[in-house]
Amino acid sequence: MTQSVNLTRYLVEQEREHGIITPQLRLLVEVVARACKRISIAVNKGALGDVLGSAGTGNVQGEVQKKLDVIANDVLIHANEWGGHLAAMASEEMDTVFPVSENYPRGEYLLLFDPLDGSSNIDVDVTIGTIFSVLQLPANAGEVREEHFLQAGAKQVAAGYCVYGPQTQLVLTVGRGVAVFTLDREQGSFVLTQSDLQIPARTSEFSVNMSNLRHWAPPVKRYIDECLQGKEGPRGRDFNMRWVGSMVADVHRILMRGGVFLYPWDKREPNKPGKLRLLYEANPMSFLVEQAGGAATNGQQRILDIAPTSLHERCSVMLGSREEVELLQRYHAEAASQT
Ligand code: P6P
Repeated sequence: MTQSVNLTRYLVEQEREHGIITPQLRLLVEVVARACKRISIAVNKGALGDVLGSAGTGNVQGEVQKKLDVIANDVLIHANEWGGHLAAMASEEMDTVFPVSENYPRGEYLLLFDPLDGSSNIDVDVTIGTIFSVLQLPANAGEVREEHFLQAGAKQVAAGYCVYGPQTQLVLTVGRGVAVFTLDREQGSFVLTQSDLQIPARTSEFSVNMSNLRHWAPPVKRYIDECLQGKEGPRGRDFNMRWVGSMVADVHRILMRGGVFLYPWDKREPNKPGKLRLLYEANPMSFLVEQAGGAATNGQQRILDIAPTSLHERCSVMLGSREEVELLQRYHAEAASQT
């Protein structure tokens, strides 16, 4: 019987055979994966575990926190603060960065995460997930400050998410393709079930919240309108639409079968570039999508090239099948050349 490859063996291979990760980074990913297993158990308890509903608190985003948001954040903080592999953490749920305890040798990595993305779906049992991104602490950084996290997404050394759906799956890149691990609950380990994921360049499925249509900029309206025209229109084929309202669920579907995800700028909040956060949502997802052969843009530039200016900054996101993202980029460039 061929022995299944679990996360540990996969990471050891990336470290020893390919030399692209360090023992510290291997430990970091293992610790995050273990924390995601804990979160999966809490998520699966649902109404039986007093984990549903509001926590009665708010976060830095001005959002009401769900109990599971707080639980997931606490699990990730406590799992990582004594690992010895991290210098500091940043979370969607926390105002500022969280240096790990100074009583312990400081690691060289920075961990950023959205502990539980898609919270509005928790109480109605729809797929949610944990998103994480890993950066290196700049050399000679001294005391860790927020500015050390403000690195372009292209600087990430690892990124991934854990999707809590019909299965619990960990999707990971350490810069050498995308691997998918499925949680074997009997063994309690993540087993490699897909490696070197590739997003089909062509798709006929878009993923966007259509109720925002009247608020979008012209290039996005043009793109979606042409999709809706189907085979009678310039695209020459019919399109399907999917919108879960949970970025992890929508991006996971796109990684597994193709598609294009859009959460673009809209005029409801003209001074904000978009709803989704750059550092711990758009960047990790864009790293994964590019590693799987897709593309990710904010309309003006590659998302991974955006130079962050603040920890919780947002951005416009269009990512997935390369042909569709390139068409969206072309429409944005044509609109810009007409202004
Ligand atoms: P809307 C979840 O709150 C989230 O941040 C993403 O996971 C998701 O893609 C998006 O917001 C959904 O936003 O406006 O459709 O509810």
